[in-house]
Amino acid sequence: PSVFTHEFDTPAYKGKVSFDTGIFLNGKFVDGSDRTTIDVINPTIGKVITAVSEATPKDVDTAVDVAQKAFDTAWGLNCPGTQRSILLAKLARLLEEHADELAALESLNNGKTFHWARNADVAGSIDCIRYYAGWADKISGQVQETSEAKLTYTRHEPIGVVGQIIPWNFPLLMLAWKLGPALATGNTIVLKPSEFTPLTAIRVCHLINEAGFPPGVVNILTGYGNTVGNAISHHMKIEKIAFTGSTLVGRKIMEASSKSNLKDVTLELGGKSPNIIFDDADLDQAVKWAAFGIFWNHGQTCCAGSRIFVQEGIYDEFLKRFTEKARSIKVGDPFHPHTTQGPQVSGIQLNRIMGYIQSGKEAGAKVETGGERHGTEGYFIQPTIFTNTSPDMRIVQEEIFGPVGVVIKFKDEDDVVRQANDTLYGLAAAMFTPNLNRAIRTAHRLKAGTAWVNCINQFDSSVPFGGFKQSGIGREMGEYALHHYTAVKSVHINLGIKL
Ligand code: TXE
Repeated sequence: PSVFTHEFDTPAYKGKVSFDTGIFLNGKFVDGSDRTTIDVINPTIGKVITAVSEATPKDVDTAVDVAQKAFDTAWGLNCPGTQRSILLAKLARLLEEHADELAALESLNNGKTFHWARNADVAGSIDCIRYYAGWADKISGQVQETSEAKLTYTRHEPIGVVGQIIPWNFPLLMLAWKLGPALATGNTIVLKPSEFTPLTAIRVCHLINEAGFPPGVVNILTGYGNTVGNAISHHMKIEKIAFTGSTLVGRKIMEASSKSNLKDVTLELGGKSPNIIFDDADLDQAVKWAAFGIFWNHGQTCCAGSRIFVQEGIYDEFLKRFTEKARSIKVGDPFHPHTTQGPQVSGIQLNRIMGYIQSGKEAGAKVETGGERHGTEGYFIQPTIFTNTSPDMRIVQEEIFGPVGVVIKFKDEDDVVRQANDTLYGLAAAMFTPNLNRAIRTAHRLKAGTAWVNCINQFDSSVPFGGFKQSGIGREMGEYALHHYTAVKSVHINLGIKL
């Protein structure tokens, strides 16, 4: 496999990175079995950065074998939680030591601004791994008081080899969300990053070695979804799969599970999250948060507040200020300190989003601002706001996953709850009002896995995240995520029952 070398000479970061690429198998970087490669693109200029090894289904088999061996010898029940905790804490420290470099790599490969890559993606990843380091020696079952003739208890055993498939919108952060709970509970891992954004995952493999994880505990296979992802989801020796990505592929993962070995499935899928601005909201704050809700990470956020519901009394004023705010967003080079929005991740996403914008225009919605591609080089899109929509429009119902929001007027609480819940998704919801009775009432009535009050896009390693309805199954982060990575075994010991 090749060595990736890159000299960053940007206002945000200067420095040279150089590391082996390849498929990370049993602690080593190797070529895929077909020796083919995948081009990695810089979305800011639309040009190839490097090529990385392409894994194959055969490599998945090898990875599962080495992961099983590691589970049976050096990890799983053979490695005390205290030791797993020490290794995870070391990994967190190494991520911290390499924080700027990782942020630069993320910016280069994904197009997100260096500022956010450093302060959200990398910072969140460090925090997540450190949080799960804290859990690793606190995994325990219960003793059930059944009868004096019996001792009955449960064990929370690691599952074994788990499969994990992650997307390109938060490449490093999604890696951390997956690795943290799986490693804390003693599982070994076969993980596939997105074919669009493999660089930070590969770099982290070096840090995993440096931290001292036994070979085979983490295996990372850069490859495509329909080959490697498909092989992981159908694998007969993988007993659990965790997936983050599109609802379309989420369905395929469930189907693969049902057609193979009924592996346990957790899914974190798309969304069309409502953001509700009540007429008593602090308008200045609501405008800023609403812009953060939809435009942060260029709209490539599963919980983006993409349907902005505004109460009729403040609708005109909100729209005026919100449009001004959108126009003030600086679109450009993600390494430039003034840039607040970089490119979309890929040409495919650019075209998909432009297709949605086109569909909105054709359906008769009004473009308040934006609505066009920004420039001709790279995959930039103008921050876009639509009004005059109707509930059946695709831009109101479907996840656009770009910097495109719809602003919709509402009358009262009942009206907005009905409209907000009129979606197949249920990932998150936000609302703005100083009236906490109203906020709590509304938060409880919305069908969503997360409800934000007077804020949006907030995460914490200790707080579970996941979807209602077609936004997914299971929860990531917090103590809740641990349950998806352990199998509960009940043990009954006879202390005196005679037959
Ligand atoms: O996602 P995919 P895409 C949504 C968002 C976006 C749309 C399409 O709306 O516009 O999905 O993005 C792997 N078996 N989200 O097509 O394909 C793939 O290689 C197993 C929301 O890029 O779902 C990648 O690693 N795996 C989302 C991962 O699935 C397969 C984040 C996600 O890519 C596979 C991303 C298969 N058959 C997109 N096919 C979120 N929830 O945050 C692909 N993959």
